[in-house]
Amino acid sequence: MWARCPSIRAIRVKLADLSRYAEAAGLSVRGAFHPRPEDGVPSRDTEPVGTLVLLGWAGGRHWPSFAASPEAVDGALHPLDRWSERVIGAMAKEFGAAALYPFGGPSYWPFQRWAQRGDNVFASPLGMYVHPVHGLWHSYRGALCFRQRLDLPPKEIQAHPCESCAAKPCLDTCPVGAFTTAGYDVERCAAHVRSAEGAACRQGGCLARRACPVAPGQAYGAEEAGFYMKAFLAAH
Ligand code: B12
Ligand code: SF4
Ligand code: SF4
Repeated sequence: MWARCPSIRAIRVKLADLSRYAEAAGLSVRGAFHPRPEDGVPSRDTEPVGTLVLLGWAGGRHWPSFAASPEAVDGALHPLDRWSERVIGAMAKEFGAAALYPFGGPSYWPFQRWAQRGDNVFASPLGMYVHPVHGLWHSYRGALCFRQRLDLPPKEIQAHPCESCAAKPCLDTCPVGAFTTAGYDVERCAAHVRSAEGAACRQGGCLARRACPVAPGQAYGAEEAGFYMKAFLAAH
């Protein structure tokens, strides 16, 4: 389950240093927290993890780092997951952390639950988590686990964006009604996206997601949206 544990060096890690390294590598620090037993963070070599730092993307600005990478063009399977393992694996080694990833299951580490602890995100009617600044346009690429309890700033309290969204256009935009209050009908979605009528979803990304009024300026470009849809269809 653990990515290979690097040797532990006695370094004093600061969140600001992690953030600088991450940005230069094409990632952002997407939150951090001191795990409690109920968070489901696995212990590291039998010792509890003192701090979990989430890494990911927000908006479309990180896409070019991946698009220019060897993984994006080598034609092998799971290019973004392999890019994440390489970049986050190197970061883990640099800072004496161990890495966990959101992919590679089943089973999966509960990244969305962790995001609720460390980031300002809220469950949306779509299942995806909505961020007050990035809307639905964000994702997690991995997490760094430190034995130490790093100094963390207090978590900002922000309002749940869906509570002030009376119209909830995300729930009635999907042409085949794949998102309902009962959940997400994956098969119905995939069948439509694959069909001739599904060209808009295939090329521009999920229409329900695009209908959300939060942070429209951060919506993914056509190349990034198309890449995710291709990966989604390959898995279904
Ligand atoms: C399995 C999975 C799927 C499955 C099933 C989703 C489902 N119905 O649960 C499929 C393949 C369908 C899927 C699709 C998508 N997924 Co997905 N998925 C996952 C994965 C790998 C595991 C989820 C899980 O079982 N976790 C284990 C449980 C125990 O963890 P948890 O945090 O407590 O569980 C939460 C989720 O299950 C969530 N949830 C419940 N229903 C749904 C429905 C949807 C659509 C989503 C996204 C989440 C969700 O609520 C739970 C409670 O917090 C996660 C990564 C991860 N490790 O979490 C990504 C993840 C949830 N997916 C993500 C995304 C963005 C998507 C897509 C929207 C787009 C994409 N991948 O490009 C698509 C939707 C398809 C579309 N047409 O647009 C993101 C969500 C980011 C965010 N903003 O919240 C995650 C976190 C991956 C990431 N790297 O960031 N996904
Ligand atoms: S459209 Fe409204 S309800 Fe749906 S995710 Fe966006 S803010 Fe939340
Ligand atoms: S991708 Fe298209 S079919 Fe699937 S849920 Fe989104 S709008 Fe509906």
